[in-house]
Amino acid sequence: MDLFDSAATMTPIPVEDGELSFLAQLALPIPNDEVLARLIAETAWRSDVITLWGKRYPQPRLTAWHGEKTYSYSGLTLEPLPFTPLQREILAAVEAATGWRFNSVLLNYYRDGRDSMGMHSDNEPELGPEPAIASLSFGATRTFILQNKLNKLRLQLALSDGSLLLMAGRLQTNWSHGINKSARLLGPRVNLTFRLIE
Ligand SMILES: O=C(O)CCC(=O)C(=O)O
Repeated sequence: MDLFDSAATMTPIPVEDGELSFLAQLALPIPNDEVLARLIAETAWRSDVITLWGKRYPQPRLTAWHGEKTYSYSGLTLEPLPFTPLQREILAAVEAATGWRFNSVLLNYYRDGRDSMGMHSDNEPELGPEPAIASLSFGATRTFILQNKLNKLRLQLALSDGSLLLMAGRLQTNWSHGINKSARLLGPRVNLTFRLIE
Protein backbone atom coordinates (compact mmCIF):
# COMPACT_ATOMS: atom_id res chain seq x y z
CA MET A 1 0.00 0.00 0.00
CA ASP A 2 1.17 3.52 -0.78
CA LEU A 3 1.91 5.20 2.56
CA PHE A 4 1.05 8.62 1.18
CA ASP A 5 -2.46 7.42 0.23
CA SER A 6 -3.13 5.93 3.63
CA ALA A 7 -2.23 9.28 5.23
CA ALA A 8 -4.83 11.22 3.14
CA THR A 9 -6.06 14.00 5.38
CA MET A 10 -9.38 14.25 7.13
CA THR A 11 -11.36 17.46 6.43
CA PRO A 12 -12.80 19.18 9.51
CA ILE A 13 -16.57 19.73 9.57
CA PRO A 14 -17.27 22.75 11.77
CA VAL A 15 -19.75 21.90 14.58
CA GLU A 16 -20.52 23.63 17.86
CA ASP A 17 -19.39 21.90 21.05
CA GLY A 18 -17.55 18.99 19.44
CA GLU A 19 -15.14 17.85 16.76
CA LEU A 20 -16.00 16.12 13.49
CA SER A 21 -13.86 15.39 10.44
CA PHE A 22 -14.46 13.43 7.27
CA LEU A 23 -12.59 11.60 4.52
CA ALA A 24 -14.69 10.61 1.49
CA GLN A 25 -12.56 7.58 0.61
CA LEU A 26 -10.13 5.81 2.91
CA ALA A 27 -7.35 4.15 0.86
CA LEU A 28 -7.19 0.43 1.61
CA PRO A 29 -5.09 -2.34 0.03
CA ILE A 30 -8.32 -4.27 -0.80
CA PRO A 31 -11.24 -2.95 -2.94
CA ASN A 32 -14.28 -1.77 -0.94
CA ASP A 33 -16.68 -4.34 -2.44
CA GLU A 34 -14.34 -7.16 -1.46
CA VAL A 35 -14.01 -5.77 2.08
CA LEU A 36 -17.83 -5.57 2.36
CA ALA A 37 -18.33 -9.13 1.09
CA ARG A 38 -15.66 -10.51 3.42
CA LEU A 39 -16.94 -8.62 6.47
CA ILE A 40 -20.48 -9.93 5.83
CA ALA A 41 -19.33 -13.52 5.23
CA GLU A 42 -16.54 -13.84 7.80
CA THR A 43 -18.02 -12.04 10.84
CA ALA A 44 -19.75 -13.98 13.64
CA TRP A 45 -22.78 -11.65 13.64
CA ARG A 46 -24.89 -11.39 16.79
CA SER A 47 -28.55 -10.52 17.10
CA ASP A 48 -28.83 -9.03 20.59
CA VAL A 49 -31.58 -7.72 22.82
CA ILE A 50 -30.88 -4.39 24.51
CA THR A 51 -32.51 -2.73 27.52
CA LEU A 52 -33.58 0.92 27.21
CA TRP A 53 -35.43 2.69 30.03
CA GLY A 54 -36.21 -0.73 31.57
CA LYS A 55 -37.71 -2.22 28.38
CA ARG A 56 -36.09 -4.93 26.23
CA TYR A 57 -35.85 -4.52 22.44
CA PRO A 58 -34.20 -6.64 19.70
CA GLN A 59 -31.48 -4.55 18.05
CA PRO A 60 -32.62 -3.66 14.51
CA ARG A 61 -29.31 -4.77 12.93
CA LEU A 62 -26.57 -7.35 13.53
CA THR A 63 -23.41 -6.56 15.50
CA ALA A 64 -19.99 -7.91 16.45
CA TRP A 65 -17.37 -6.72 18.94
CA HIS A 66 -13.65 -7.35 18.34
CA GLY A 67 -10.40 -6.19 19.91
CA GLU A 68 -8.80 -6.23 23.30
CA LYS A 69 -11.41 -5.07 25.83
CA THR A 70 -14.89 -5.81 27.16
CA TYR A 71 -17.54 -3.18 26.35
CA SER A 72 -20.92 -2.57 27.99
CA TYR A 73 -23.80 -0.50 26.64
CA SER A 74 -27.62 -0.52 26.88
CA GLY A 75 -27.60 -3.44 29.34
CA LEU A 76 -25.31 -5.57 27.12
CA THR A 77 -21.82 -6.74 28.02
CA LEU A 78 -19.77 -7.68 24.98
CA GLU A 79 -16.73 -9.92 25.43
CA PRO A 80 -14.30 -9.28 22.57
CA LEU A 81 -13.39 -11.67 19.81
CA PRO A 82 -9.78 -11.14 18.62
CA PHE A 83 -9.16 -8.79 15.70
CA THR A 84 -9.18 -10.70 12.41
CA PRO A 85 -6.30 -10.18 9.91
CA LEU A 86 -8.68 -8.10 7.71
CA GLN A 87 -9.72 -5.94 10.65
CA ARG A 88 -6.03 -5.38 11.53
CA GLU A 89 -5.34 -4.14 7.98
CA ILE A 90 -8.31 -1.78 8.16
CA LEU A 91 -7.32 -0.62 11.66
CA ALA A 92 -3.81 0.32 10.43
CA ALA A 93 -5.30 2.48 7.64
CA VAL A 94 -7.79 4.12 10.03
CA GLU A 95 -5.06 4.92 12.57
CA ALA A 96 -2.82 6.38 9.83
CA ALA A 97 -5.63 8.57 8.45
CA THR A 98 -6.89 9.84 11.83
CA GLY A 99 -3.68 9.97 13.87
CA TRP A 100 -5.50 8.20 16.76
CA ARG A 101 -4.85 4.75 18.25
CA PHE A 102 -7.73 2.29 18.76
CA ASN A 103 -7.95 -1.09 20.51
CA SER A 104 -11.49 -2.22 19.73
CA VAL A 105 -14.11 -2.16 16.99
CA LEU A 106 -17.90 -2.42 16.97
CA LEU A 107 -19.22 -3.75 13.66
CA ASN A 108 -22.82 -3.00 12.65
CA TYR A 109 -24.46 -4.83 9.76
CA TYR A 110 -27.49 -3.08 8.21
CA ARG A 111 -28.97 -5.83 6.02
CA ASP A 112 -31.26 -3.41 4.15
CA GLY A 113 -33.11 -0.10 4.63
CA ARG A 114 -35.21 -1.59 7.46
CA ASP A 115 -32.17 -1.91 9.72
CA SER A 116 -31.30 1.16 11.78
CA MET A 117 -29.64 2.55 14.90
CA GLY A 118 -31.54 4.70 17.42
CA MET A 119 -30.27 8.10 18.50
CA HIS A 120 -27.60 7.71 21.20
CA SER A 121 -24.22 8.99 22.37
CA ASP A 122 -21.14 6.85 22.79
CA ASN A 123 -20.52 8.12 26.31
CA GLU A 124 -19.85 4.98 28.35
CA PRO A 125 -17.25 5.62 31.11
CA GLU A 126 -14.72 3.17 29.62
CA LEU A 127 -14.45 5.43 26.52
CA GLY A 128 -13.19 8.36 28.63
CA PRO A 129 -14.57 11.94 28.69
CA GLU A 130 -13.63 13.03 25.14
CA PRO A 131 -13.41 9.83 23.10
CA ALA A 132 -12.14 9.72 19.52
CA ILE A 133 -14.32 7.32 17.54
CA ALA A 134 -13.57 6.52 13.89
CA SER A 135 -16.56 5.35 11.85
CA LEU A 136 -15.82 3.59 8.56
CA SER A 137 -18.63 2.58 6.18
CA PHE A 138 -18.89 0.03 3.38
CA GLY A 139 -21.81 -0.64 1.02
CA ALA A 140 -25.07 1.29 0.75
CA THR A 141 -24.97 5.01 1.57
CA ARG A 142 -26.96 5.76 4.73
CA THR A 143 -27.80 9.11 6.31
CA PHE A 144 -26.04 9.75 9.62
CA ILE A 145 -28.09 12.09 11.82
CA LEU A 146 -26.53 14.25 14.51
CA GLN A 147 -28.59 16.20 17.03
CA ASN A 148 -27.29 18.82 19.44
CA LYS A 149 -28.60 17.96 22.91
CA LEU A 150 -29.00 21.60 23.98
CA ASN A 151 -30.35 23.53 21.00
CA LYS A 152 -31.75 20.47 19.12
CA LEU A 153 -29.96 21.54 15.91
CA ARG A 154 -29.91 18.59 13.46
CA LEU A 155 -27.20 17.80 10.91
CA GLN A 156 -27.23 15.07 8.29
CA LEU A 157 -24.20 13.45 6.66
CA ALA A 158 -24.31 10.92 3.82
CA LEU A 159 -21.93 8.11 4.81
CA SER A 160 -20.98 6.55 1.49
CA ASP A 161 -18.96 3.45 0.63
CA GLY A 162 -15.37 3.80 1.90
CA SER A 163 -16.00 7.00 3.88
CA LEU A 164 -14.39 7.67 7.24
CA LEU A 165 -15.91 9.97 9.88
CA LEU A 166 -14.01 10.92 13.02
CA MET A 167 -15.96 12.07 16.09
CA ALA A 168 -13.86 13.61 18.87
CA GLY A 169 -13.64 16.30 21.56
CA ARG A 170 -16.96 16.95 23.34
CA LEU A 171 -19.09 15.53 20.52
CA GLN A 172 -20.42 12.57 22.56
CA THR A 173 -21.26 14.87 25.50
CA ASN A 174 -23.11 17.45 23.45
CA TRP A 175 -24.57 15.54 20.50
CA SER A 176 -26.44 12.31 19.90
CA HIS A 177 -26.33 10.39 16.61
CA GLY A 178 -28.13 7.59 14.80
CA ILE A 179 -29.20 6.02 11.50
CA ASN A 180 -32.92 6.08 10.61
CA LYS A 181 -34.76 3.34 8.78
CA SER A 182 -35.21 4.05 5.06
CA ALA A 183 -38.26 3.29 2.93
CA ARG A 184 -35.94 3.01 -0.11
CA LEU A 185 -34.74 -0.35 -1.39
CA LEU A 186 -31.18 -0.33 -0.08
CA GLY A 187 -28.43 -2.90 -0.26
CA PRO A 188 -26.34 -4.06 2.68
CA ARG A 189 -24.03 -1.79 4.63
CA VAL A 190 -21.37 -2.59 7.24
CA ASN A 191 -20.14 0.16 9.55
CA LEU A 192 -17.10 -0.22 11.81
CA THR A 193 -16.62 2.15 14.74
CA PHE A 194 -13.08 1.96 16.08
CA ARG A 195 -12.74 2.91 19.74
CA LEU A 196 -10.09 3.10 22.47
CA ILE A 197 -11.36 1.36 25.60
CA GLU A 198 -9.37 2.28 28.70
O1 LIG B 1 -23.71 2.93 11.35
C1 LIG B 1 -23.34 4.06 11.66
O2 LIG B 1 -22.89 4.86 10.86
C2 LIG B 1 -23.51 4.50 13.10
C3 LIG B 1 -22.72 3.66 14.07
C4 LIG B 1 -22.87 4.18 15.47
O3 LIG B 1 -23.53 5.14 15.73
C5 LIG B 1 -22.20 3.51 16.57
O4 LIG B 1 -21.58 2.44 16.37
O5 LIG B 1 -22.28 4.03 17.70
